[in-house]
Amino acid sequence: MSDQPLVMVLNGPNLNLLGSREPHIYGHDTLDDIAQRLEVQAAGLGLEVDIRQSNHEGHLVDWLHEAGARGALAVLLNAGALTHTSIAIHDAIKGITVPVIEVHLSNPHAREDFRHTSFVARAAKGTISGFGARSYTLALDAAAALRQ
Ligand code: CA2
Repeated sequence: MSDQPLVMVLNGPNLNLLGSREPHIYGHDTLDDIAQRLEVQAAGLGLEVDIRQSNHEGHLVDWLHEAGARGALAVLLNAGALTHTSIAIHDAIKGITVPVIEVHLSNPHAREDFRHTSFVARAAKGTISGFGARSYTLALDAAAALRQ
């Protein structure tokens, strides 16, 4: 248990496959590579990060509630394809006071039409997308700036 501000980094369906396929869209980094980078960055910023991935919508809903209960400074959320479909995740974000920063590796607006709707964006503090793995490190900097 640390007394540093907590940032939860939540990743949704199929992001466990990062680095294995479609590198032209998502890059070559695995989720573990991204997690290691965030751990180092967080240490430098004086933050604690708790990084998770699930292929199940309900886990993401539960973890958003947990972020609220733990009084997290922020959540970085890449909900994967659930971004475009999940009202449950939208409602969970609305149900907590913790700011949620939407993160995407790719720029969904430059891709298929079905990726142009984000139920996460409607509830999020802001969105960082299109910078590959760097979207996560940019988002962690944005989370750190939320400290007062
Ligand atoms: O760009 C992003 O970060 C996305 O959230 C990634 C999701 C996609 O459905 C969103 O529209 C945008 C997909 C994550 C799946 O990643 C894979 C990685 C390698 C192989 C297959 C899937």
